[in-house]
Amino acid sequence: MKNFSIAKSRRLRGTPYTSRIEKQGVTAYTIYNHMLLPAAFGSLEDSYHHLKEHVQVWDVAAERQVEITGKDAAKLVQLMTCRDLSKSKDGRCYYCPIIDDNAGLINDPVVLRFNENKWWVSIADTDVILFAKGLAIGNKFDVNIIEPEVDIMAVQGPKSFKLMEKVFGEKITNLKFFGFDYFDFAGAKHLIAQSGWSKQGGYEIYVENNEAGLKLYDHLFEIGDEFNIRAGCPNLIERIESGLLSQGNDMDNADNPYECGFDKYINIDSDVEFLGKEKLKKIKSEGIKRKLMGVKIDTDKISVTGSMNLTDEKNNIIGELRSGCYNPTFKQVIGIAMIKKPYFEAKQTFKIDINGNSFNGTVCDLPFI
Ligand code: THG
Repeated sequence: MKNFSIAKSRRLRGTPYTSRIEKQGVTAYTIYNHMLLPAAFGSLEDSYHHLKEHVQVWDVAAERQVEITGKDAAKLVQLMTCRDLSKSKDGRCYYCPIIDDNAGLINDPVVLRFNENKWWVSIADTDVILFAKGLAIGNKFDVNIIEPEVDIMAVQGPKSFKLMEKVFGEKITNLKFFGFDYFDFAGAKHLIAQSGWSKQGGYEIYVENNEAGLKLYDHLFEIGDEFNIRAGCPNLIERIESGLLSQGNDMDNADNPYECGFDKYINIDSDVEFLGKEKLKKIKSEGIKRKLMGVKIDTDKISVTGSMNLTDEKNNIIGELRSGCYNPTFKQVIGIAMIKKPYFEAKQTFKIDINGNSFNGTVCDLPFI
């Protein structure tokens, strides 16, 4: 496969860390929220093993914040998500599917609640700010909606806990999963959450002051040798085996949250008001007609650049592969597929055509690990 370079421009924004990661060996970018998001630092497999053993610092500034403040802020955030936020607490993060009136997924952000009147919606790759503004205008809500200058740096991997304790002191060890608070470094305050797009553990630092953020970035690498620190990025192999879904890849606006296995983030029985609630009730009573599942394929290579059909022995299409890659732990290709009823059962077998060759595969539950 031939590789092409990315033509940078003002429209395709870099991040405060771009110059750092380009010195540290970034080899591929993807585009996310109109920004550069590093996709590889050399071998994906090598980075996968490193992430599961040591600690990495990721430039995930492309996970943009939609800041919603004002008297009706809580109302607007609730209108956008099927997760009941009526009992949400200040200083906590919530993974929240955002859906439209037809219950189609718009985004799957992490929502940060500062207080009733201030929220950040930490978005995946769709323009949530436009959706939020449209709803606010249509509903005459008293809110202010902006994209603040916040550039997330993630510290991920099992050694992230010791590294961060060394920088921020014992106080940071009290931070719970999906909790956030402010921590001092070199005279600057940083909002830090225990979260991140890997299941290896770690933190996300929501940098609001570029200069202080870069100072912290450099400091992590100055003292990180003993933890075998490296620059990294969300890893395709790790996120697939962990079942972390990717908006636009694994699901899009034609999918509803039940089909994506988001059941525990859907509250149709409480009395909060949100878009798509009636539709969700209907889907729940009728039952879903397809579901995101794991798949294992008996091959050691795949490049998923679009949906790929999965067929049964009679050539019926049973679903489509949406993400996938070779996994060195499973020693085969594993992936995430939207599987049609009645085929969405573990152990269902299928065939897939990859570059003119047919391979066998099996459906399984998510997550893989
Ligand atoms: N961090 C922040 N913003 C983000 C992401 C992130 N925005 C874009 C994208 N990632 C959104 N997608 C996800 C997907 C999964 C999780 C977070 C963001 C996640 N899920 C946990 C899980 O599945 O185990 C916990 C969810 C829960 O139960 O609360 O962390 O990574 N800032």
